[in-house]
Amino acid sequence: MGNIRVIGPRSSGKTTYLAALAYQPAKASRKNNNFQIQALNDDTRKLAEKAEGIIVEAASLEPSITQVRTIDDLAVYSFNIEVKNRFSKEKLTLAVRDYPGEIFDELEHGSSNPLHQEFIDECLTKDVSGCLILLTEWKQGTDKTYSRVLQRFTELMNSHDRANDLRLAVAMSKCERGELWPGRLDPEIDLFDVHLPKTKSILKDKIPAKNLHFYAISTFGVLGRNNPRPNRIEEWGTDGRNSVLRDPNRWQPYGLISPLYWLSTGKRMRYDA
Ligand SMILES: Nc1nc2c(ncn2[C@@H]2O[C@H](COP(=O)(O)OP(=O)(O)O)[C@@H](O)[C@H]2O)c(=O)[nH]1
Ligand SMILES: [Mg+2]
Repeated sequence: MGNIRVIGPRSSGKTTYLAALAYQPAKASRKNNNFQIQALNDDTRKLAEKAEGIIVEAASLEPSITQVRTIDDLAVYSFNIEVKNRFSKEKLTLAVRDYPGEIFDELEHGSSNPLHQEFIDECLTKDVSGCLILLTEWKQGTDKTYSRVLQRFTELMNSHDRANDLRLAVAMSKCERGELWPGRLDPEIDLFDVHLPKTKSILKDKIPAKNLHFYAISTFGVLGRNNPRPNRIEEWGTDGRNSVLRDPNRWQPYGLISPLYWLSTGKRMRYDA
């Protein structure tokens, strides 16, 4: 029931996204009553404890690839998510593994790292219902790189006999960025056609339409419904640019749940949840 993998290049926001999910219970009393999230295991509870640091202070939780020898060294975060609307209540159980982005980047050329093979096998076994793929850049050359990586991924889906029954939710992350925010409402047309056309057409070509959906996600969100200024501050640290939440009291992430809901049920829900 709803094993989901989250993959994407380095710094696409995977860990922050999972931290935000883990942190939701602490915030549950506020605003969003449409869904409730419950952490199910120790890894997830630990992540929840560190989440505030990750989101507000850019604390790092990144396992460096050298410390990770086998897939079992990577935490599995598991959640119960209850999604409510006026007529129904649905429960999803998610088990999500947070992979280091290097693995995604190496897909293009393959790699001698044994983790690589384990990763592929684990993403493509029958008990995985779908993958959330976070993409984040569109500077020159990125579309080409992403499209090659995903082309390779679809070939691997084929060879693992998953070409027709693995859902892919392909999301542009950090979509509170000014150029992206207006495109969040129709991400397939306004984000992927515009910024990552090649990537999109390769996926359209290889994946059955019912198993492919495009999303926009922002873990940080914007300052308010009528205030599209990003709720984030950019900081330059020793390891490049980092972003942190600007006003925790107005934290309203965008699109965290709807891709998960679709990945595990095949049904669509409101985009912005
Ligand atoms: N602007 C923006 N930055 C984000 C968002 N989510 C994560 N980040 C930043 O992106 C950087 C990489 O995030 P991280 O979660 O470590 O990426 P990972 O390598 O995919 O796990 C960090 O500086 C985060 O603060 C978001 O929704 N918006
Ligand atoms: Mg990470």
